[in-house]
This record gives sequence, C-alpha cells and structure tokens, in this order.
Amino acid sequence: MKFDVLTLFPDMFTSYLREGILGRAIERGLVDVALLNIRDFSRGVHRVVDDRPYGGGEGMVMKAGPIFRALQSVERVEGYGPVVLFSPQGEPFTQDMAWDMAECRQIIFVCGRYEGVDERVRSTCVNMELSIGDYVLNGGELAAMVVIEAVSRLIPDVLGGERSNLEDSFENGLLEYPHYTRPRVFKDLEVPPVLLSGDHEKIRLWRKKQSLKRTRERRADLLQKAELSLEDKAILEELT
Ligand code: JE8
Repeated sequence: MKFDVLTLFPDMFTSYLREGILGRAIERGLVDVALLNIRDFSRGVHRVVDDRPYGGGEGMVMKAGPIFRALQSVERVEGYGPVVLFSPQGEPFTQDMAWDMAECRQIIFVCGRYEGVDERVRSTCVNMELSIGDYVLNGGELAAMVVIEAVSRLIPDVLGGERSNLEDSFENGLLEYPHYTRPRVFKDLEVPPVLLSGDHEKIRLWRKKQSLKRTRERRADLLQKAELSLEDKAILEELT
C-alpha cells in the first residue's frame, strides 16, 4: 500500500511513522508513505502557499496552485484509490471505510491548514472528503495519520503475530471485553476466576457477555447496528 501525503508539515509524520506496528510494516515494505511538502510546489522567492480569503474575514486560505501541482507530481500506481481531503465538513471516517481503503494500492491525502483549502481543489482534484470526528483540529495531518494507521493494520501480514484483527473492537461491531494480566491480585483486586479456570468455552462465553454488556451500557448505538448471532441474543436476553 502506497500513501502519498501532501502537507505543509511533513516532519509531523516522520517520528510517528518509525514507531510500532506501522514502523515495522514500513520497514518490511508492506506500507510505503511518501511525504510531499506543499511548499515545494509554490512559486516565487517567497514560496507563498496561502492567501487572504475573497469576501474578507479572518484567517488565511491555502492556495489551489501549489496543491494542484503537488497532486500532478504524484505518480498514480495501478489500482490507485481516492484522493482524500480532510476537513471538519467531511464524511465521518469509519472502520468499514478502512476495510474498503485497504483494498486500494494507493491513497493520496491532502492535509490542509489555516482555514482550509481553496474550494476549487475540492471540486477538481478530490474525490473523497473525510473527517475523523466532531472536534476541531488545526489541520489534516493528525487525521491522515489516523487513517493511515487504521488502514495499514488491515493489510495482510501487517499485524503478524499481534492478535488477529477479527477479535478487535468494531470488527464484530461490539466493544472489547476487559483484559487482565499478572499479578492475579493487585491492590486487593482479583482477576475474575473464570479466566484462571482453563475452561476455554466458559472463558469465551464470559468475554462475549462482557463485550455485550459494555456495548449496551456505553454504546447502545453500536448494539443496534451489530449483526448479532443467536448466541449473542440469548446472552443479551439473560443480561436484562
Ligand atoms: C482543519 C479537522 C478532520 C477534524 C481537517 C483539516 C484544515 C477554525 N478553523 C480551523 C475551522 C475549520 C478548520 C480549521 C483547521 N483545519 C481541521 C481538520 C478534522 N479531518 N475531524 N477536525 N478538524 C483542516 C484546516
């Protein structure tokens, strides 16, 4: 998977991309992230990338030209995917979108700053506008990192030994069950005995029950959407 990221702050990505599962995936050549500094595509000695908004008002707007030229410089590989613009007005990013994106060979991200990018970038060069949530960031960079991480971990072999995707939160539409590790007793708090029983079927059912309980308590909206098995429904019934 190739990610091309257009940004004014490529350094925000470099240390982040070296760490953890993603860092390993890049090392192994499973993921490639190319960082393009939009300022390198500006013109004139002052390398201007932003300007005052037509119609007046506060703040600056990113000029269309530099972003347009940066996009033109990106070589599209076979099986390329969308050009994604991040903005608070974008469609909310979901795990389902991450799965769809993981099928692509290449995804291009445009990270704005200031008040955002000239509308003509969106209308001519962009075919997907995403938001990572209903809160205000200073630019698209953190959003790009979020999407790169969420998509990368779905690429075969990226997780490797680290537990399978399928158990994770949202993969089955439910929140995860609680986890425990040693010591067995911490500040008078004991690990639930079932987890020490060695009875794998009992453990599986306990975890599923915890998962369903938590989802109902914290995220009833997820429970409505989840595809529940007969077993899930029976456990939920029992919980009420
Ligand atoms: C951004 C963003 C996502 C999210 C994304 C891109 C570019 C005061 N203004 C700040 C208001 C409009 C946005 C300005 C900052 N900004 C924010 C996001 C995002 N994806 N979930 N929240 N914020 C840009 C400029």
